[in-house]
Amino acid sequence: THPHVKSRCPQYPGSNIKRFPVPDDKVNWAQQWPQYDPVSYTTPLILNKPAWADPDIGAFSPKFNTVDNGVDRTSFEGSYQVENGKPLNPRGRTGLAGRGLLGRWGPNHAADPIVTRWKVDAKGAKMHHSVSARPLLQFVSIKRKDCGEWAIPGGMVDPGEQVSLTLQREFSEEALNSLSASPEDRAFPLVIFPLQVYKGYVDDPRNTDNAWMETVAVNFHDDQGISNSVSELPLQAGDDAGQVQWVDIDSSFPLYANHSNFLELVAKERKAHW
Ligand code: RP5
Ligand code: MG
Ligand code: MG
Repeated sequence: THPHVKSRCPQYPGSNIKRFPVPDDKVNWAQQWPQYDPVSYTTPLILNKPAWADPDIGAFSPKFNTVDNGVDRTSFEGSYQVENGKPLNPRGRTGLAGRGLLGRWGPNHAADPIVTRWKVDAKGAKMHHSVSARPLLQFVSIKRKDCGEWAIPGGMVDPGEQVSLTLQREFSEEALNSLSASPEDRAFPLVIFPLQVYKGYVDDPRNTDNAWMETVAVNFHDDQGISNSVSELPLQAGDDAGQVQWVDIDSSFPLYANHSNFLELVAKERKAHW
């Protein structure tokens, strides 16, 4: 695995905080580095103790590497270390201690629904990329309000929530604006067979030495003939999404965190252009 990159972005998102610069060869915790002295930062919002966030370590000592009180504190990356009561990022140093914008100490579990269809011309024929000659896939992408970057419409798994529900709920909230719909119109069932393409660490710019994002990325592909419903979804941005649209899947399209890696897996799996 490559060393995380966005998790070392110089400026911590939504703040004036600068990370301690960590060169590639010092990312791994196993590398001795006595000079390493990252500032500790947790946003005021989190310190205000909203229901979805952990309290500060000290008065609070959760059971790490296990499901504790309904909160999944296990990591897809295996057992992570805990030092002085604080969990250590399994991918190494980030240049920032504390939790930053993240609510949980250790893994913060999310789910990413990758809803795809084939790109077709006016006659409904599959379109192919001029260079790769492979058929073009499109996916439903949202523009995040927090940073303005295009992303998969993913979100956090609530305590005790099935990931299959998180996938549907977050897609409905961010790409179909279900929160503004009447309750009976709220549940949109993704009836297409799901294909899990990734589970593990996310190289998210909010990550710190003690808190990080992990996800389950699942592809819901409308392969025509199975269903027409996905291609005609009434897309409308909602919640933390400012815009939503179908975007051609292509390696050159810049995306939030390492979401491109997940799309690459979908493209390979579907033998589509990448
Ligand atoms: C990323 O943050 C995940 O891959 C997921 O897309 C997203 C979840 O966080 P929020 O969208 O709830 O901020 O790391
Ligand atoms: Mg959301
Ligand atoms: Mg989200």
